[in-house]
Amino acid sequence: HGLLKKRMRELVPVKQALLRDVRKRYGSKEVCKVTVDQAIGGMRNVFGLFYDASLLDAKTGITMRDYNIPELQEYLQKAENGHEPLPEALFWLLCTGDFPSEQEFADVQQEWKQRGQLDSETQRFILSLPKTAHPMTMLSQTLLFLQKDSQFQQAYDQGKVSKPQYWEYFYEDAMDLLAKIPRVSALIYRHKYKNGEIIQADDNLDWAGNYAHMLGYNKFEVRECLRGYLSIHADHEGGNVSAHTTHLVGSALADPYLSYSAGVNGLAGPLHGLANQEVLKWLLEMREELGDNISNEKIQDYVLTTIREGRVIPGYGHAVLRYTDPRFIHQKEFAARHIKDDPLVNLTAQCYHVIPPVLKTIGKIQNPWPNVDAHSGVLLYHYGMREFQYYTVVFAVSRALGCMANLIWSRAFGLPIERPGSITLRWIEEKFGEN
Ligand code: FAM
Repeated sequence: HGLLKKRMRELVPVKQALLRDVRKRYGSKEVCKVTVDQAIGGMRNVFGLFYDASLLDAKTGITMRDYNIPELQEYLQKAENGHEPLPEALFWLLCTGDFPSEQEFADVQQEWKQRGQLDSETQRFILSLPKTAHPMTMLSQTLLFLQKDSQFQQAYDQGKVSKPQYWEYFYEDAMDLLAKIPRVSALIYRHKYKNGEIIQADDNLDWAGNYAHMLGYNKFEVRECLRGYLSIHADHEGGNVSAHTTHLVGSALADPYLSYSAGVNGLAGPLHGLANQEVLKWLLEMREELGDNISNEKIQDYVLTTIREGRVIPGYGHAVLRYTDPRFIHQKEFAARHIKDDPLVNLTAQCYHVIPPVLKTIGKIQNPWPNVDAHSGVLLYHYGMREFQYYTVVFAVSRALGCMANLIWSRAFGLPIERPGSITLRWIEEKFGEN
């Protein structure tokens, strides 16, 4: 087995003991109260979920194993002459809490190259999918097609696996899924948008760089863009729709393929991952209507019209964040480093200046600031990926890193099936109404 599984075998008993100790010492401590309004309103600020690899602070944003985006960029391995963190190194950190050595990093990279090959029936399956289907639907379907290879499900069916080994089989499936998801996603892109012209993997490239290559974007800058993109979208604590869905489905011992196919379906929602597609649509429609060199006032009017029509401003707001998303800042800095004078990048910067003050005037909106989706699409668009329906698939390739790391650990911690209670209108009236 590779170095990562070896390291995990050392860590699992240590962290299991730590969890037992924490549970014994603090198990009866109250984390938060839950009001009727929170139960009805989507459980905002209800901290009822244990999810260890990352934590989201409303003001400062995401930390993955306690490191924020700038620290990840500084400490994780990068490509030669590169500035962006490499996802192989990030996955090691998400699984172990440590930064990998050069050898450990190379070992993960090697293992994903060995596990990444798609068999011909999988390729045929993807190329048989209707070209009218949304690429996120194709990804979810292909993850279910790959479920035939689940080592956990096979072992469980044969009664060969007991609870202490669950994590080992989840680990195998997770590593296979991560190794394959860029190739699956690139083939979906080539099938839907480039007449199925397949570009073979180049095993001299890293995981993210190879994804850019297989998509047909082989410039150094695009590889760098995807390395950064695939790192910053990897995890966003446990309560967001894609992470929570994957976690919940996995808690029933549905294997990583079944669990992440479910998570991808959640990510495909316009209020979640699909927002990066919606941002591009919205910006292009705005430019279509208002031309170039749009004045701030015209953007303000356009925002208010969108809201008056009962639509949301995609890329702005957040269920937890109450300040600019550091993932947005990361992409803004990437653009400043690599992109000179792109009209959509400039429009995005102008929107960042104009939109929050407008949203602040709308009392119901809790967070007027941009989130990760406000910038991600314009980078891909700049590099020639014009098919913005595909952007959420890129998000899904990245989110698999966090979801897989947390699935492995949820099984290693022996977490039970997740089963919160629910209340009815009648229950509320009977419990709180005048007795
Ligand atoms: N534009 C217009 N209205 C907005 C808004 C926005 N950007 N953000 C929030 N609101 C509205 C929201 O629809 C709700 O209105 P109603 O009560 O009439 O339904 C009200 O303000 C209160 O919502 P909130 O508490 O501020 O936000 P929520 O926690 O309910 O929802 C988001 C959070 C992200 C779903 C919401 O901000 C939104 O719809 N943003 C636009 C879509 C988007 O960018 N999603 C991507 C989020 C990103 F982090 C991701 O997951 N990839």
